[in-house]
Amino acid sequence: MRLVVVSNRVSAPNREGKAGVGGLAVALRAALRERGGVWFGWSGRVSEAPAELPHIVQRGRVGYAVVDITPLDRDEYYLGFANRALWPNMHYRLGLTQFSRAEFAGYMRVNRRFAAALAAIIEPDDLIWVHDYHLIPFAAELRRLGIQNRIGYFHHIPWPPIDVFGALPGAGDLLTALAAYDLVGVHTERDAGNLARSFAEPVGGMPVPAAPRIIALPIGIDTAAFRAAAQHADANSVVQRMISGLGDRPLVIGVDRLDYSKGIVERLEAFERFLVANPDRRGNVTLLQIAPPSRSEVPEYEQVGRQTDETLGRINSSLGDTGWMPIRFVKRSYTRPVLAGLFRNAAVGLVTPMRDGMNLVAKEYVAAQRPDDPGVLVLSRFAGAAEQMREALIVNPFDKFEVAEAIGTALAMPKDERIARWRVLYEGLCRHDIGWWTQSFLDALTASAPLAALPRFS
Ligand code: GDG
Repeated sequence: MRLVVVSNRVSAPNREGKAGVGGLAVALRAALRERGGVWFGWSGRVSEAPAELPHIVQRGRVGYAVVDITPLDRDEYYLGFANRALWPNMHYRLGLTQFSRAEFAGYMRVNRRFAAALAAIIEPDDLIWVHDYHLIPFAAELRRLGIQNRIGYFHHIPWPPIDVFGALPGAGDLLTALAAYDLVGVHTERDAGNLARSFAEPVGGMPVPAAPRIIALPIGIDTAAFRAAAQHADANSVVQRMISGLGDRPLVIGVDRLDYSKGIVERLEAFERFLVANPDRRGNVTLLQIAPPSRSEVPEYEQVGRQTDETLGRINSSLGDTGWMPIRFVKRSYTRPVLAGLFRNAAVGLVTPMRDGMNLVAKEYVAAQRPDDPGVLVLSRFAGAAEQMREALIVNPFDKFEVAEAIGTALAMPKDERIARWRVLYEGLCRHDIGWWTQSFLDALTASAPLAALPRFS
């Protein structure tokens, strides 16, 4: 069976063979590299009159099939409903949720258009695997067009409890749409439970269809490849320069897209608390925060950018010294090998999102460590990864005192305890890597029962 992967953005390699970065892109590329297939989605370009049929480029065993969208589509579907309503709601941030009927209509419209474009190139035996919150209505739209293939969906972000999800206008329509999938995957048991319960009671007075099959399947990373990259990174000149610039000071590292869900401002404040509570540590520890800008046209992201700048300036100017800055903050991205090398040289990995579907950085940090002298992972209990990675130091990111204490505990942890914790975490990452995740989802999808009834919309 041919695998057809569908995601909002398609990350096709450019002429030099280099492709986009980011967790989902890396994961999907790995899945397709092994099996071959088609990757369909938005090209990332906007044009006034996009072609209806996808533009296809073949690279080895993978065909990249992309479509453009209009500027209005981008505003309503991508910058609007997906990232100003769905994203905050699903990260439990009701106060940040901005709903507009026009944007919701735009979201549904783009899904319909995408479905029509894919329907033109689909073959009867194709196995269709749709990814993430931009595309919840995609299968329902394919079904309207008479497509009867197996269609699976993976939801990469959290699924909140019904009291939160039910507050989202359009929630009932989204559940109806979701029921058109043969299988729906989420990262954690908690999300699977929340999702199943969403189908158990009426939302906004609207009857909800029967739930689709739901599985909790935590995404993994390409553990062996990331570890190898970290091993080779010792020779990388960018890594060498950055590490030698720190002197002998232990490094605490954070790497996140600049997103309010990642808890970057709260993390800076926790580090400040740590320095205030431990004056002897001042001058001899550095927090390096890498935060590539993300969705910067969305106002709530602009705001988190301003908040981080203010907090950073305040902490560095009040606690820093002529020869030492407590926090180095860089708003840009680095290559994966450089990240791997920085992780390897960091005594503490600080992964403290306020809410996160999984969080691949936590896994990459562990994979990059030296087995005989590993660093310590400090992990938010609200990251999906905390369900698996119990040997990390688990913290509540809303409590900066607790995070500050965990930083101290991590920096002082004896080597044998660090090794013992790391081993268990690393073995888990080897067992449940990206290959395991892909295979498990596709096995479950091919084993699932065919769809019984077509979904109806209100
Ligand atoms: C969503 C969910 C879920 C970051 N900075 C740079 C860079 N990155 C890479 C990391 C990692 C990826 O981006 C981020 O993945 P995360 O999982 O941490 O977070 P989201 O982007 O929010 O991903 C999340 C994921 O989907 C997969 O299901 O785990 O919960 O929110 O791989 O290393 N990569 C490079 N330079 C950077 O500066 N090259």
